[in-house]
Amino acid sequence: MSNQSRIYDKTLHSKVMSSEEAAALIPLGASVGMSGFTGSGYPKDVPLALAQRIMQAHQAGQDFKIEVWTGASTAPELDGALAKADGIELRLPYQSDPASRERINKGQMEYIDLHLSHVPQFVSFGFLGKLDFAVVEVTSILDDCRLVPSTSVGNNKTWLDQADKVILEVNSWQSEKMEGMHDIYYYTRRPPGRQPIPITKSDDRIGIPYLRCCPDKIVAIVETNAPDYNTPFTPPNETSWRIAGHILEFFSYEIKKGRLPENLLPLQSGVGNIANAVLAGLNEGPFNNMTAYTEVIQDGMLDMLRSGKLLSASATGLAFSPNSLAEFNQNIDEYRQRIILRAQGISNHPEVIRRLGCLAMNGLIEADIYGNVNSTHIMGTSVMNGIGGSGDFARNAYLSIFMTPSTAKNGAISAIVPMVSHVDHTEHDVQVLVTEQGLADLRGLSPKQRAVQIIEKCAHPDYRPVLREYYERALKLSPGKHTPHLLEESLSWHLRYMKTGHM
Ligand code: 0RQ
Repeated sequence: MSNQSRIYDKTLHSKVMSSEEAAALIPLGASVGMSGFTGSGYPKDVPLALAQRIMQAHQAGQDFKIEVWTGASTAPELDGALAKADGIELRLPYQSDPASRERINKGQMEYIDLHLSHVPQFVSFGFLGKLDFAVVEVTSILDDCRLVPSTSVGNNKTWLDQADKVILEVNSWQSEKMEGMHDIYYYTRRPPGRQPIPITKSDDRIGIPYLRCCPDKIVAIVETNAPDYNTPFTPPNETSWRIAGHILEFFSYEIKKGRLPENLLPLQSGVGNIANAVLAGLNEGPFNNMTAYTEVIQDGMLDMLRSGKLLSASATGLAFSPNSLAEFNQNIDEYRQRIILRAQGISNHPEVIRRLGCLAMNGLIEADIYGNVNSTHIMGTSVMNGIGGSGDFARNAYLSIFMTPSTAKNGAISAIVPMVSHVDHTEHDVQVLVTEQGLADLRGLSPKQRAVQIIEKCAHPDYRPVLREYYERALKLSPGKHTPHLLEESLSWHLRYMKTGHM
């Protein structure tokens, strides 16, 4: 054990061992619930040791794969290492690792993409089978086996409750001052015994600041000192500033119309550079005293907390660049009062999102002229990342906004297409669509009215005439006139791109 051990519960000292010894406890075929959410709070050493062991088994001609369940995406030391070792039979839910993505798209790894709020309840309902192991990073272990979570909570409560055996990584790189930032709610019951989740304001605390775990289940504790996967964001460019500008103008209009309060409603902001840029826009915009009920707190939101534009933020994980992380740690005493980290079953809970009236802002890969959104697939068959929490928020938000540059790959791809090649969010869950070209307010419009708005406001001028032409021909020739389509042509843009490299 290290001199500065963070294991304050002395009854657990006998369980400390090396990551190799801990990894050796995980058998072939095990389902393993790992901590981790967008590059934070994932176990750093046991997955690497496990990947090593799997590679050795493969070299000796033995088959060795496991199921990996997480909160969301993790990092090269977890997803990357296990995928490269060909050690993952099945992965769920959201991932964004290049090595995993490649294996999934080559058909070498099974991937189940789930709404993030579904994961904990599917596991406790028994829908996904038995969970054999939990491997969870914590900041420290206090008396009575109270676990101080680290930079994400994700599904950790569920893994610790449901797994037969538990391995803990105690990471002394994480600030001990994280203690008190988390809010873990222990009263979710299975139907028919469910009770309302008593969150009525985004910063309500309804649980306890610790994770609980039955000490008898803990089979290993590994002490680590390793950083989260903190990667820099691309600074906002002209396109993302323009997208942000349209959204700010729209919010101002909604306030004027009396449909939004002056300080808006709790913000949810998705992953990626565009989402981060919109937050940068909001930080410079006219709105004050904002709040956030979201999934991940990234740089843009930390900047808003620092500037005072944002009063508080509730999420399930932190995703900071190295600079923002340093600032966060420097002022952590203040941030602890204003940031709440919850389990993802609560941060993404449909009931709470609907009650609070979140303003959901998520990225997309492509949208069609009727407003169906594809957030996950490239050309219909290859997965990019996953749906993450976008569906939890889009369906239940006060306003569901989707945003994207109007083209991808230097203009070779139009983000607005006749028909999406995969649907994650149906037209019913998309109220506002925004590109750098403009904003289409789709509320109260029929499919044909939506098509006109989307083509005229959102499509790139290079693609607008061909979209108009498609829509007008569809209007004439489509047998049904409610959602007119030319079925033999509706996916021809994707086929053309795959043949020629241009839509
Ligand atoms: O590829 O990196 O190779 O250049 O997709 O695109 O424009 O940088 O956008 O970083 O905002 O991500 C939907 C993926 C957008 C993200 C998605 C290519 C493009 C680029 C990324 P390169 P951008 P962003 C709650 C919210 C689902 C989960 C979610 C996402 C890359 O927002 O994963 O919303 N969302 N969670 O070139 C081919 C197209 C393309 C395309 C873009 N039409 N065809 N390639 N790209 N459009 C939070 C969580 O759940 C954790």
